[in-house]
Amino acid sequence: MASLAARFGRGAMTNSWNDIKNADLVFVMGGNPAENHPCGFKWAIKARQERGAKIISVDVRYHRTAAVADMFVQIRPGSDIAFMGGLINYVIQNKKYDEEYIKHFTNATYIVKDTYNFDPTVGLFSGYDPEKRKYDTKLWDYERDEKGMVKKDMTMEHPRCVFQLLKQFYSRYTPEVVEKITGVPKEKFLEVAKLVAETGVPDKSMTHLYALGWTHHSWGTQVIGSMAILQLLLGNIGVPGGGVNALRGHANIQGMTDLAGEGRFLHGYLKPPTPEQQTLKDYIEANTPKPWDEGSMNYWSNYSKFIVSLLKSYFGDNATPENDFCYSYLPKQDKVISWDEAVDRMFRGKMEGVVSIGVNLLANTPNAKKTAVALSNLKWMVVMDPFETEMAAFWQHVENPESIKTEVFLLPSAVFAEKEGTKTNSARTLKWQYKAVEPPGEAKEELWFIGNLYMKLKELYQKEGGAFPDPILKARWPFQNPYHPTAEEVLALEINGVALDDIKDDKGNVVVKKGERLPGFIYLKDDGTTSCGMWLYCGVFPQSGNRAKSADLTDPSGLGIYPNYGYSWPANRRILYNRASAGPDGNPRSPKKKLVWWNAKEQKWVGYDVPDIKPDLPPEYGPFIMLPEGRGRLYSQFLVDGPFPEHYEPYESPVENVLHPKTPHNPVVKVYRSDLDLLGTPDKFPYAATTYRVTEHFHYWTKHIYGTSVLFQKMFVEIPEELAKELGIKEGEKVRIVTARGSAEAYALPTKRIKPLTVNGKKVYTVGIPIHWGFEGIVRGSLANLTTPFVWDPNSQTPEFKGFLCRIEKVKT
Ligand SMILES: Nc1nc2c(c(=O)[nH]1)N[C@H]1C(S)=C(S)[C@@H](COP(=O)(O)OP(=O)(O)OC[C@H]3O[C@@H](n4cnc5c(=O)[nH]c(N)nc54)[C@H](O)[C@@H]3O)O[C@H]1N2
Ligand SMILES: Nc1nc2c(c(=O)[nH]1)N[C@H]1C(S)=C(S)[C@@H](COP(=O)(O)OP(=O)(O)OC[C@H]3O[C@@H](n4cnc5c(=O)[nH]c(N)nc54)[C@H](O)[C@@H]3O)O[C@H]1N2
Ligand SMILES: [Mo]
Repeated sequence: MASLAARFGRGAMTNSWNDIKNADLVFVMGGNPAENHPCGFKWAIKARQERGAKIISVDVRYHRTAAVADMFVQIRPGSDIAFMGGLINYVIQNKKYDEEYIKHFTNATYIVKDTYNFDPTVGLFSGYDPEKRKYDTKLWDYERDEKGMVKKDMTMEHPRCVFQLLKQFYSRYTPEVVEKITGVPKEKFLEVAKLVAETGVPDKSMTHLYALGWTHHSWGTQVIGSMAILQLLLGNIGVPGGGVNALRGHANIQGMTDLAGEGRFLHGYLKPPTPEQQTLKDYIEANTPKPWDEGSMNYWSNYSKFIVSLLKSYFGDNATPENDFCYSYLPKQDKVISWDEAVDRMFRGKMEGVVSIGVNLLANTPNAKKTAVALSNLKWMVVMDPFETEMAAFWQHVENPESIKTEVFLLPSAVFAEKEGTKTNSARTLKWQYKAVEPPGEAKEELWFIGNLYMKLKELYQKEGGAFPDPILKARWPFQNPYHPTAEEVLALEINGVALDDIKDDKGNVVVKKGERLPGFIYLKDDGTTSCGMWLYCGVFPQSGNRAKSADLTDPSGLGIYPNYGYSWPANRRILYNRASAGPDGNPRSPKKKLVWWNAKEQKWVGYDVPDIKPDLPPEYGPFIMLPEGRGRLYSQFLVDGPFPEHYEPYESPVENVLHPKTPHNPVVKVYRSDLDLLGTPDKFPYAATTYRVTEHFHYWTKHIYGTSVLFQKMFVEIPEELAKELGIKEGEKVRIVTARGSAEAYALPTKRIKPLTVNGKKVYTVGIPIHWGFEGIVRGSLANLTTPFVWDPNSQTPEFKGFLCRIEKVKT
């Protein structure tokens, strides 16, 4: 998500599931949607059936997506940026980019300061501090005038304009270099490049679908950014059938990120305060950007309205202008406690307790041995889950369990069919889910546990006091039964929000009456007269009713917009940045891809979708309204590891980095001290390894259920046939996958689906490890994460699950 926010301004699927049917080319790289998103993948098949779209799958192995693709390309794990760099270079060298689009809608014309540079022989950008292993990203800023506006060259010929820097940067990624790094023969690469480049015209669009095959790398944010660059060059963002589409994982993972499920954000992607920001004014100033371009709508200029409405939602009547709306109650963080940081702190004995709701940390985190030690250093742990998971039962499976002092509380949670509420899908659409059955036995929905926990804490603070009782005692808790809030109450009263006074327009007319639910975030105020727990969801539950419950199947435009099916954030918009489907003059760029346009007579934006721009703002304004530039970023100064994506090898790699052997992997990769000794080299661990899912299981919990367990009972490992032969391993034999962290036992599955590749003259084998088994449930096997490295992407804090080293040993029986 970090990567799309850095390039486009918002971190979410740009288009929608249904919109995939409008594509001329479906490019799948970094995911296996036929197996992991089978319901959504039908739209790709529809695109082919209805409009003759082609489907390309680029993956490290052949699977069910590859089986239905028009073209399958096998690459080496962890070589994706080289492939993408090759595509960018091809599009630029062959002038297949959409010139009008990049001139007006991207930062191609912006001039970068001469303190930015990149040394291709060493593989480092300017500003690298080898001691701290950090870049000084300030050196990568644009040139600006006295008012802070960026200097531009509309001819795009200035040697330091973004377009020229981009062209020069990727000129190294020739088809020959792509072949050397990825193992994809040059001819095959060029076949793909040709198809991709054909979509660089307004009449055509390519959609890109990805998931973990791209995020699970030490440069995951950058590889997604490379696709953002390619799609901007081709003019494929903001148009039907285009976009960079993150096919998200769990049914409600989008909702989780939207609603502060990650330490990096408060609700609605607002920033957590830092220790320097002592007052609300400091905080708002630090987070409210000024525009960098005359044509920038700069939507984040509304920041103060979102945070004040959020504080009103947190603290109700207790939040007043006089007390800074209780801003002082918010914790100030000097460091974000991300997943990696949390586990490492537990490992070092720096964390007292953990509350886990629907997470199996022992199964899902790299280097399970480290996680087991981390959990055994806790004093207490609460696991809210329908099953006894590996995490809850970890202590039964370590040496000397009697020495472990961690007290574990297992709270039996209801599952999806046993409760109601919304889910937000990858396409940002909130949909209501109804309850089918009562939870069995003592199982309860989370809102019951949380309501009771809150009321008990409040009682204890009231009785006994404590270091800082105010945030608990003064929280707003507007529910009929405070011990058991309902999901609909939370959505209506907290998340959507209400008018606390009459809301008036510029002319003084009342547009929302006091006490009514808000119809949308444009009504939010920073004076304390509105309360809203998540600005992006404001409008889902207006006075007229719960729009997440709407299931109207009409689609007037035929584009798959379905405006009254659920509610899509922001403002029920289905395709983000859709203003870019019209040209700089506001007219549709192509009759075939017509979406929204400027009605000159009425002086406003109109169209099939909700226009992604203020309706009366003239066409001079750029489509990327969440960025201070108003333009999409081919060059982004906000990522910690460089403004352009560069090929680095995974931390553990079977080959040297042919571009710059001195800087083989991401120079700012996140690795903790205690893990440095646990990293393997190809002399001991010669094979490239990767991990993935099988469609028959959902992670670690379907093994508790008979019906799904029988489909895949045993942990297996996919080994190229040639390698199996070399090692004398037969199908069904038990083998050990050994890495520098530890080993996992599995049954060998020699396969034709993964071929050996020739990488820079060297034969490289890829071994594939599925992730589902563990020591709990009906079917059991090794945890795949006993093998994976504790190595993290420094932008998104995501582990490198998809590119490491292993060897294979036979298990003597
Ligand atoms: N049935 C089922 N569906 C699921 C899930 C499940 O457990 N079961 N999990 C859900 C969740 S939470 C998520 S996040 C999504 C994940 O969805 P996907 O990302 O599709 O999941 P994976 O199978 O982990 O990995 C996708 C593909 O990446 C490939 N791959 C591995 N390494 C590389 C590499 O270096 N480069 C490239 N290009 N490809 C590589 C793998 O071969 C695999 O085919 O699925 C969701 N859907
Ligand atoms: N090596 C490797 N590791 C990986 C991955 C990989 O590709 N390779 N993928 C990673 C990814 S993308 C993900 S998302 C994680 C998945 O890791 P997890 O999310 O931890 O795995 P799950 O088993 O899907 O879900 C965790 C628990 O949620 C419980 N649960 C289900 N429904 C409910 C509910 O309604 N309420 C509550 N309270 N609990 C519920 C389940 O019983 C389960 O025990 O794994 C990560 N780990
Ligand atoms: Mo996931």
